[in-house]
Amino acid sequence: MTVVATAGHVDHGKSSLVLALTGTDPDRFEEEKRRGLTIDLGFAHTELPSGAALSFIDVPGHVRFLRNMLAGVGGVSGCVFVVAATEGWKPQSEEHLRILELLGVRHGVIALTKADLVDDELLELAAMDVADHVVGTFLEGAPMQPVSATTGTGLNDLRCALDDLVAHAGSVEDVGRPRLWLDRVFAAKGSGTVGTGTLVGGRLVHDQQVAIEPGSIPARIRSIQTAGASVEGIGPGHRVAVNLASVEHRDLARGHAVVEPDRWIITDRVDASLRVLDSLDHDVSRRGAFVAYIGSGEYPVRMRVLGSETLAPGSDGAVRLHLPVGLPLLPGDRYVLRESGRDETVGGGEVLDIAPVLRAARAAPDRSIERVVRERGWVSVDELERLTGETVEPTLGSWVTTADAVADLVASIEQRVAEAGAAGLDLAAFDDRDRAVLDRVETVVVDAGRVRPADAIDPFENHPVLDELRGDLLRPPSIAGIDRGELRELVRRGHVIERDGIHFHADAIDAAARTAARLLADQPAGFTVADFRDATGASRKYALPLVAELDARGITRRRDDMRIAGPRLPEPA
Ligand SMILES: Nc1nc2c(ncn2[C@@H]2O[C@H](COP(=O)(O)OP(=O)(O)O)[C@@H](O)[C@H]2O)c(=O)[nH]1
Ligand SMILES: [Mg+2]
Repeated sequence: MTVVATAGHVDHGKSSLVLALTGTDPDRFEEEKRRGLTIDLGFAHTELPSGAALSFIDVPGHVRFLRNMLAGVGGVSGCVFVVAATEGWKPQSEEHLRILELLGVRHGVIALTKADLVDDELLELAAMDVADHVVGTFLEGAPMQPVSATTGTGLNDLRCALDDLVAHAGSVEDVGRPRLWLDRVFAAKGSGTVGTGTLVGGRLVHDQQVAIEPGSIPARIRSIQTAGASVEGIGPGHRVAVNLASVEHRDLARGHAVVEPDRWIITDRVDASLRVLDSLDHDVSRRGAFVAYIGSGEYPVRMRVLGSETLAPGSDGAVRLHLPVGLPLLPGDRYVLRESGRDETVGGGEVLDIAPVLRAARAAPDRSIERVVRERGWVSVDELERLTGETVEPTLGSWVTTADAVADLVASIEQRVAEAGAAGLDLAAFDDRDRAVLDRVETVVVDAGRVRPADAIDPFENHPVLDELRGDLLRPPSIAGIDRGELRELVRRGHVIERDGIHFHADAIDAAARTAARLLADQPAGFTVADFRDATGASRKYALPLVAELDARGITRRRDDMRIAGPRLPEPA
């Protein structure tokens, strides 16, 4: 399915054309029918000559209902741009075209409507008028088809032009991140809350758990419909109605988004590009009451121009927008900016940064992932995906980082370890990031759980008592003769382990841990001190303190008279 929106001045025949093409009157409301005026969005679908499915979002042309037009045109693949041959180009023709440009719509066909009411000469003039106005826009060179909704003239040719549009527009990209900006919410009799929208970014499936933003309201998709039929799942680029369980329709509104939980950064502050319309007759500064149209919603925003004070008509710049609520946004999302005081469209652009880290005075946003990483130094792969929508290979561990940030961290670790001296630092004091770079720090070594300067000569490393203790690891000889101060230092440096008055070589604990692992592999329910004694050949005098040491290190845990696996138990060899 391809979704297109109508666009064009009020009364130029948009709704009549949709009715003529689809057989469905898009003016849904009694008031619309009575006044002959589209107020809110209308929806209809049809099958084109090729068999392709096409959905229409019919928008109001009247300037008073521009917000409804804006709610409908996000996520569409193209437009049917309607100009009445009787009237030619009008103010809302212009404004709708600007808005479609700002929203990044790239495909369109032009329908010259009410062709039955004009002679050939007038028709030709109208065609030339329209062609002039679309120069330099995505509609330049677009097919232009005279039609009459009344007599049916040109409708078949228009259908063929729409087939070409569908072929050129291709399918909407599936990036595995579904987002359904709701443009309608209602309570359906007997089935509860229903929201509709144009699905972008990825698939939604029946029974899926979702979150509704803003508010992160949890809900479940009870059923999905597209083009009037129930489906199990639906990909991007379709008109979709979801029936949502466990949420009240009163809690939802146009502008809300249905997304997968925890996959998005919900942000109320973004940096964005801003193209100022050249039709504007004044500069744009932070002064003014601005309204931003993002997704299917409309939000009063505070705005600050980045890099300069003002932006002139026709210029491109960047702004920081402060939203009143948090939305699930990504770089590349389009928005339109209007000033409510003057009731005029100022311009629009795309979101560049959904979580700016630099102060506005220093921010220079763009779409590059490299900038996002550089400004943060370190970003986890998961966070970077939420920030940019892109999956990036980690540089180190689970981190994406820069050469500079790695160099800084290496230098800081070198300094910390150097300051600690020969005894070094406990590895436990190093966080995830530190550990990821440790093997790049050439001047330190990790040894027996300590991070020490590589060149530090440890005067205790070759202490003769260590040779004695190593002689029989699990039944160490008594070392009563040693100087107390030296022994204390050997213990402090981790070379000797003291437990219950017995001194062991540090390697004895590793040997004991391996024995425990082996025992537990054979008898997962646990082992007794006696089991351990038999396995090591050490008497109870040694077995007890060794097992106590294993308990203290979390290698084993005591349960009654048994030792069971602790969190730090090594794999059995
Ligand atoms: N004669 C003639 N009248 C048309 C045609 N298309 C629309 N109209 C009339 O123009 C008026 C406005 O049409 P509508 O579809 O509501 O315009 P919209 O505001 O652009 O949706 C209605 O009275 C229609 O009957 C057409 O092709 N030929
Ligand atoms: Mg209409």
